[in-house]
Amino acid sequence: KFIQTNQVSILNLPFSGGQPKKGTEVAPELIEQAGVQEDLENLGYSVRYIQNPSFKTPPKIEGPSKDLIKNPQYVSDVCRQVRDTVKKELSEERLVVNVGGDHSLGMGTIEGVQAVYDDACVLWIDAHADINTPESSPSKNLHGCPLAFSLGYANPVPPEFAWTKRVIDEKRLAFIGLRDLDPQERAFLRDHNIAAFTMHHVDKYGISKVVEMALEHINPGNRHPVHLSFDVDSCDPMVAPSTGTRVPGGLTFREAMYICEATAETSTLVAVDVMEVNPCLGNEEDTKNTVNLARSIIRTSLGQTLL
Ligand code: HAR
Ligand code: MN
Ligand code: MN
Ligand code: MN
Repeated sequence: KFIQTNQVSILNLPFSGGQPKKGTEVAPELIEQAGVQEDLENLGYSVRYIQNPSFKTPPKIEGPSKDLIKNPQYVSDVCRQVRDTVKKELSEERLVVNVGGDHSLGMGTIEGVQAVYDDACVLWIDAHADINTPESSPSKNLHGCPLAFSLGYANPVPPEFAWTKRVIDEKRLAFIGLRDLDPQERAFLRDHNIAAFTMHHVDKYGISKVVEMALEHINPGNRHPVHLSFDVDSCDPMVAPSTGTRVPGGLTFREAMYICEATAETSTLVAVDVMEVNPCLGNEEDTKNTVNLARSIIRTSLGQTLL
């Protein structure tokens, strides 16, 4: 264990500026209302909720940056605040749960974790690799770019993101759930030998073997802290319907839970992100199911078991 603690800080990050669909900014309060605090208290944790209402302020109309990426200043400002809050909470020897919000927030959560645990590894659960540079991004939406900043691939880095640094090494990063990659993203994964487990690998080896291989690759001997960054679109649209970029053929509910259970079993988790829930997409039942998935990801990665 890297922190012997029952203290958890939950950061509500109501933010949708990294992509064009309104709605991810209301996810944190719905996930909170679903009963996350009680779930964690039942597991023996003491919970500190941190609200960030100012993130909801819609961006002032910004001219596009040089690479035409959308909302660069707004995303940058929010992610920098996220970095600082994650860093502060972790330095007080607390576990951190980041509830998004869209996945551009990942550049902030990663920098915050790495500021305190410089050798932490990142397990990125997603249909997408989120490793586009502003230049390579086909959509120019920053939620497709956070890992490019954390790996230092954006060269030159747009001025708004000058504060980002290469804080993780490729050997400390693994993906599970991939099934929608852009050409330049494939090239990055291949050229840098990044452990990328697609849905093909989940079908071929089964989820338990895939998680074992991913963790063994980034964290041999469980000697490093783990940051789990969970994009709910890694799950099948039947499991996570209320999300902005649904891709068929995703993880089942149990496969998602297995990833959380296996990570929890290693006792190395220091931070978990739950991102891309968009309660404004789909019907009421869809929203309920997706919010409950997020709630389950949080309590399961923090140690809830079935028995
Ligand atoms: N790769 C695509 C892009 O860069 C889509 C990725 C963004 N979607 C997400 N991120 N939900 O995981 O635009
Ligand atoms: Mn993502
Ligand atoms: Mn580092
Ligand atoms: Mn995704």
